Amino acid sequence: MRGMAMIALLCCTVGAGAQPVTLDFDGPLPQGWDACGAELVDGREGQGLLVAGEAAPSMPMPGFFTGGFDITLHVRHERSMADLHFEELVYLNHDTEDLKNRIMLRKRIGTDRILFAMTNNQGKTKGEIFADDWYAMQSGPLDWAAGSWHELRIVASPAQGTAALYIDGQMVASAEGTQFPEVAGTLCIGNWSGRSQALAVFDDINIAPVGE
Ligand SMILES: [Ca+2]
Repeated sequence: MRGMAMIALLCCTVGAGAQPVTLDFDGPLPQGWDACGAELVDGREGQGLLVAGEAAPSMPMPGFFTGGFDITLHVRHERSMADLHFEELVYLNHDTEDLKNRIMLRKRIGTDRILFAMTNNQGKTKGEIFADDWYAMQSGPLDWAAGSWHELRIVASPAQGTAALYIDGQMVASAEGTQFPEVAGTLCIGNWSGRSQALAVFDDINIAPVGE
């Protein structure tokens, strides 16, 4: 009985859904994790996750996501950003099955800039667009050297109506809006439903509720 009580307590804690989820690729991975072809390689510390080729790793987005989120991840490309100019690099993509409630963190083809965009659960295809502009949050040109590690962080607070993109600890873009994702779906890491790749090693991904 005591064991059962412990399990019930654990389930309750997980069910509350406010606990951050960390992926360091050195220990257990979250429930529902699907590596889908991604390989473990040398990471920032210990192992990291290489997403290239046909790899399309994904996991369920934690339920607290709809109350706001603070997601940090670390990436390393083998090639310089200048050399990747004509690649589309997808770092994170979140969608529900109806392709709404999207968040997207990616470098678009033909640019050296990283874009953070999101939608709500209304409207067509992409839903209503955050801050009425899908391109509201975009970094300046990046000149990352081959093999260098970088930190990407996206923060969204529905309570405050704000969102921001940080790169290597600096806020590079922010926007105000009211159209936040409303349903938790699938978080794809380094791919957009398998269509585009990050060509990167990922490590130390932290998915947390937004701070006060
Ligand atoms: Ca690691």
